[in-house]
Amino acid sequence: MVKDIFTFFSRIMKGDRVALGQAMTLVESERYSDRVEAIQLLELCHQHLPARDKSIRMAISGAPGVGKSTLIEALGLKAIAQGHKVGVITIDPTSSVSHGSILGDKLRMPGLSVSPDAFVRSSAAGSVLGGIGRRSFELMTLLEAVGYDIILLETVGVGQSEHIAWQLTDGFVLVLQPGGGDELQGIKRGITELADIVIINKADGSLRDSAAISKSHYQNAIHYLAPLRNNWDPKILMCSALKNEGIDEFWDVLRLYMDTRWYANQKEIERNRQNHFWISWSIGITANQLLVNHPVVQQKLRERLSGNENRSIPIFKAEYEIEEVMKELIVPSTTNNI
Ligand SMILES: Nc1nc2c(ncn2[C@@H]2O[C@H](COP(=O)(O)OP(=O)(O)OP(=O)(O)O)[C@@H](O)[C@H]2O)c(=O)[nH]1
Ligand SMILES: [Mg+2]
Repeated sequence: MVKDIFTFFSRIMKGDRVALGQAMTLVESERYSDRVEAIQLLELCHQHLPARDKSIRMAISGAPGVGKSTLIEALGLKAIAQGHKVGVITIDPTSSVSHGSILGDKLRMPGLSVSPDAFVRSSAAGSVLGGIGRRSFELMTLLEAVGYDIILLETVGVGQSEHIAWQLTDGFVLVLQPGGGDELQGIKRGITELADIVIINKADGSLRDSAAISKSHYQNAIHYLAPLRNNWDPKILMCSALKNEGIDEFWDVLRLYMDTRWYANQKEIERNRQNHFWISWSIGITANQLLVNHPVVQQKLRERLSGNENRSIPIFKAEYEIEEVMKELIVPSTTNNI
């Protein structure tokens, strides 16, 4: 609970990192009283956004272990050296989704973790939905209000999360490692098509040659794809995040991307598109939580499943009955009209 939201907000705006961390916890909290305060806080942030409109939000996605965090560390430090402030939102590596390193992001991003010009936030497992944070969008707004202008959203490539990350950001970086086709990389069909920048990471040591082969493979593949964005053809780069090689080129491409994307009122259009996607996505999750977890629905579900071991009632009928229960909860006694 925050005593005075205005004092809290001004602490955050003055660069109080402890307060910023607390604000993020508040925003991610599911408690009703926290939610009310979080919305007040985000409203205040929103009022400060117009002055901060130079930011870019990039999704950094890829299969577990390809080197996303190491790459963010290298790119982030480069951006800071160029005078930017870098906000990173990532998924707690101990989460059940990423099965990531036990060492944690603080160790994966040692420079960014201690830099006064960076803020690294890991979403806890509980607030993670299939590789993306439930409140990542709000956290990006918070970071921008405070003045972070390069926002990097690390998402673990599992199922739908890349599509959601694509929708919530200004650009999509797909990180791959050398060798193997999409399936071997753990990349779902269609994900390569989303990429604005493809990074073949780990192009070092014995993997360097196969990185070059992977690069030309993806270069060819992407050649046949219709570009998803106006004025931008996807770029494919090779780098070694670990050895800090190819990071300057990555930065240059990112700068070019930013310059190309932010012409005229393109940013307005993009951010509106993100807002529209986000609100539908978010209310969908809420509706699911409220309705599916409703005690009456859960009770009916238990009844139907436990009373139906011999499958005397067809599963379709059971589903229909639960559907009717849900309709009745939303609009009592008008189920036949929906
Ligand atoms: N050889 C080599 N190893 C790398 C490179 N980048 C990252 N690694 C190693 O790959 C492993 C995973 O790196 P992370 O940066 O944690 O990968 P990640 O994609 O963020 O992993 P998750 O968050 O768990 O999905 C670590 O052991 C890194 O040291 C690279 O450029 N070259
Ligand atoms: Mg990581």
